[in-house]
Amino acid sequence: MSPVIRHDWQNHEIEALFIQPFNDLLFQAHSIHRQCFDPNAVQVSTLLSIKTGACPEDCKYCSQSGHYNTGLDKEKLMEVQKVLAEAQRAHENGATRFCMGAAWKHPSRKDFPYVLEMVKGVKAMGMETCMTLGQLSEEQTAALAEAGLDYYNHNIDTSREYYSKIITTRDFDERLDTLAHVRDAGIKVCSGGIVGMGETDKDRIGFLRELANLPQHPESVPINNLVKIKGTPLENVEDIDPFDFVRMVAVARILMPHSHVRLSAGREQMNEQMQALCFFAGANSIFYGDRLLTTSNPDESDDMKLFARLGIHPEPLSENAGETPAPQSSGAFYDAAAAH
Ligand code: SAM
Ligand code: DTB
Ligand code: SF4
Repeated sequence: MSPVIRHDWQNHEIEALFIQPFNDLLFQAHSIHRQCFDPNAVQVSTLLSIKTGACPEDCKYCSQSGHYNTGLDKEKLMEVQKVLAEAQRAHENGATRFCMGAAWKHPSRKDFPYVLEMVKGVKAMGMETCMTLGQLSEEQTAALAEAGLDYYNHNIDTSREYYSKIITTRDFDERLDTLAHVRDAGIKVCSGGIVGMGETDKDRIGFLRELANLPQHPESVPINNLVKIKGTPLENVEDIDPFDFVRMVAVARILMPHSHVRLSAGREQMNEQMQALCFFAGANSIFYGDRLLTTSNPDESDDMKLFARLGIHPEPLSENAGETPAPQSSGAFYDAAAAH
């Protein structure tokens, strides 16, 4: 049985999902998860910051915004060869997707050719490629597609209503425009957001409704738990109730049955039980590697051990990725899973 795919969700329907008893919600989400995915497979992506800090945008959560003093050293765009060396390391460790992030409002003419080289180089290693570079024009999305980019990450972050409380240097519709360019160019869409930024339940509902009612669901939906950064306006915001975080994952799974829901930033602040609950609720992707962009993530070996204890295996690379298939029976993850 296949779940019905909808793009016309109403707030009150999403609210009804959220306010169910926790067990009812998790049962519903997990049932849908099983209809669409191998419930014991989790996709693994490794992140790299290819250009760090001094960003002109004022996202209140971000260590890289030039508007706040977070003590971060700013860096120029990394050299292509250095990026490829990091990608090779991630590939050898078992990652199937390499996500490269830049602290830009949008890529400049000067930097863009190097970005294209990075996509081609990573792709040639047999990994899926993902980039997050800020706003893109139609020409830039076309060039990225031509270079072989598989995914573009561009988060809507929160509800339309709360967006202007978090970011004032761009608006919500500009985010949607870039997502439309990405979709039109034939690149897969990765779009999600952050919870734990002081948003209301209504904002969480509105945020997921926007994603679910896009003309096509994003293939990848990162749900980040705010990593509180000293020096940003959100450094002292109250934590989200952990069960509400799990509810977010579950509702995302129900609304977007075929999307990969990524348990993204904030895993280091979660215990293993909480991560296991998120996997049960429908999360089936993680960032793998001890670094996110500027903050830390669980050690690879801890993730391997957790996967082995839960009987989870890394999701094999999809067939439409690079020319060389990724190793499916070697790499640290596979050894750990086999040892289990
Ligand atoms: N500059 C580009 C942009 O904003 O589109 C790409 C990089 S940006 C760091 C990518 C995403 O990371 C943001 O949209 C946000 O959802 C997430 N993010 C950034 N800082 C975070 C934090 N402190 N905690 C959780 N998620 C964060
Ligand atoms: C996403 O949704 N989360 C990632 C990725 N897309 C680019 C970024 C998380 C950043 C966490 C804070 C940091 O390391 O700076
Ligand atoms: Fe810049 Fe992206 Fe950070 Fe916003 S989230 S300040 S756009 S790097």
